[in-house]
Amino acid sequence: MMSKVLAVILGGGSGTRLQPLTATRSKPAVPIAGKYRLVDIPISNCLNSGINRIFVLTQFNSASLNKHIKNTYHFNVFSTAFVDILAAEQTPNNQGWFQGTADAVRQSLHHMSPFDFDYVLILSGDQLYQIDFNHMIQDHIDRKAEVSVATIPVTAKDVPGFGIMKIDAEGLITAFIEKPKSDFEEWKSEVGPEMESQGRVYQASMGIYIFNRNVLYDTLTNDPHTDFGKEIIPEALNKNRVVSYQYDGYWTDIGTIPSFFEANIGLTDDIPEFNLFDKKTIFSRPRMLPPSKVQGTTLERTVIADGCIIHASRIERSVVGIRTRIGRGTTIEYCYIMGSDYYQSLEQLEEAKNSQTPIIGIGERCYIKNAILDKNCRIGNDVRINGGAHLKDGDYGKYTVNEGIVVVKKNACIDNGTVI
Ligand code: ADQ
Ligand code: ADP
Repeated sequence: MMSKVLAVILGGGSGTRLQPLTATRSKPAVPIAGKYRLVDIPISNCLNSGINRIFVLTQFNSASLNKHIKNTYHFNVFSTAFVDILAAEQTPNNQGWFQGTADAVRQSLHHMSPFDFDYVLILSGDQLYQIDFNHMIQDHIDRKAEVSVATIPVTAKDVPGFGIMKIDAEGLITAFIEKPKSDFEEWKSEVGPEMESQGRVYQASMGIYIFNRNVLYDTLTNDPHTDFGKEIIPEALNKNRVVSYQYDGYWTDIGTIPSFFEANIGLTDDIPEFNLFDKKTIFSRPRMLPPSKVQGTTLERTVIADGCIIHASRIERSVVGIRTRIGRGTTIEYCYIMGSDYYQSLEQLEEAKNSQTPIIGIGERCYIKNAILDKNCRIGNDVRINGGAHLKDGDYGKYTVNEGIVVVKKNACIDNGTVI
């Protein structure tokens, strides 16, 4: 069955809501969980479901994404599997960039045409979840659907961020509205006592779609609209059999700094909702890094990636990414540290010490709380970063504050003794 499926991952979006993490890289290339990139999540879900022909559509800052995909997803020479990036391109018929999600797929149709497939699975590049797409495809076939939309109940607070739908007794979607901003009471659904008790009474689209091949081609060649949520899905309700695929597992959109932060810190829960420690592999680039070395540190609910050298006093509720160095006497709480791209040599470290300039990583006697440190940051000695609601949102040059979360920019150098 999966040999009939082609997957398309919508890889961005300018990623403005994830700034400054997307200043130099596209959204799917943003590092997550200390050693992965966002795009590894949908790709791994596909590979674990037996779908191994995957296109990633992107148009912004695609260099680091290209590098990651090229270095990660190698298949046997006898295999038909691939993960290919399709970047927006000018052609004789099209001078513009992708104008939206549907337009991105439309402009990529000619790259998909030569392949043998009956179904197209369309995924977002910025969501955290583990799903077996076999069930969704089987459901799509069993219910003779032309379009399937994965659906999850959400609370009223979440409604303005999602496509919201009404579903009939047969599971057909009868109405769909993209991100309603007010007066959405009438969009409430019957969801059963468990969801009701959590206030999750609105049926939301997860932005995961299955289209029959002919339906996708007909729709995108005849309908000039550019966005799935705003136009294509609502309009399909009048023409096609559009069904809801009800999903009840863990799924979260990580398109904003607060949700991205929470998703990373959530990995340190006793039993995380997104389980990295599962039979199903999350694939990423094999880097051959050494094991991490920790000395004199109290670790409380902390996830540490490969290649770190840690002397901190205490690290709590944090994710520490690849190649991170942390100096003596430092305390870290509720932080996502992405790590660094390379090690400094012993000579460089000695030189930095003599000139009292910060090395890549975190110095001695620091206190850092509620922060995301992008790659290759240099945090000096005696630095205090105390994120929280008392800080005003904004861009402060080397760092930003977003809902109290301090985000130190990639390659930034925070001088000795700085207080944020
Ligand atoms: P959003 O995620 O807000 O809502 P959108 O911004 O269109 O919708 O992004 C969907 C995905 O496509 C993201 O991964 C984004 O990066 C990517 N994308 C956006 N523009 C793109 C472009 N021009 N080229 C390539 N990729 C692009 C959607 C649905 C809602 C649904 C939520 C669930 O529209 O109905 O509820 O997903 O998160
Ligand atoms: P990752 O492990 O996160 O995929 P890489 O090891 O590919 O990262 O490195 C990411 C970036 O860092 C690349 O642009 C690479 O060229 C750069 N880089 C690697 N080593 C060094 C170095 N010694 N000095 C400066 N930049 C480096």
